[in-house]
Amino acid sequence: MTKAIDLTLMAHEIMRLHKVYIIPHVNPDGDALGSSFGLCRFLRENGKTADVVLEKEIPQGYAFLGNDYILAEKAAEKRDVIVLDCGELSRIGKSERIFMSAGSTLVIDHHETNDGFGDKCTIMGSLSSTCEMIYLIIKALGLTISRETAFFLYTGITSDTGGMRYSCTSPATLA
Ligand SMILES: [Mn+2]
Repeated sequence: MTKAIDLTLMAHEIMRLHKVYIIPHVNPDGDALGSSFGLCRFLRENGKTADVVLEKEIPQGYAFLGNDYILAEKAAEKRDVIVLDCGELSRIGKSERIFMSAGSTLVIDHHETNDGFGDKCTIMGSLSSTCEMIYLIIKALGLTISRETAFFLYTGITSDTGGMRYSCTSPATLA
């Protein structure tokens, strides 16, 4: 049974984990990749073991985000899983195997259509992007957002708002 929890509770759930695979949706866009790399970076800076897991090599257009990820077929450890920017389980593709054998599973997403999967989920359809959610999670914990983490999150927010032009952009997004 999935339990829906608010952003602050989710923030604390994340900090309870020690070894994590972070999984975005297949054919990842800027928000999926930016939120995954940003959260991964943040977790490592705070003493966690974390890796981003992609089904395939990173799309060409996002090569500037680097290649600090592992392919789904190589993710062999039993870890906890955080799924990002993914409206339904089938959208994690080959990573479903990792999800099914995970310790615990957390889902963070801003797609209103997300019906909630994972052990615990936080869905906020009113927010511009999953990156904005990760930003708020780190803020809720009162922890520092490093320059590197900010770079990834900003990339995703910019991508999901069309450079802050779409209607999902709020004053808070800009800030
Ligand atoms: Mn998104």
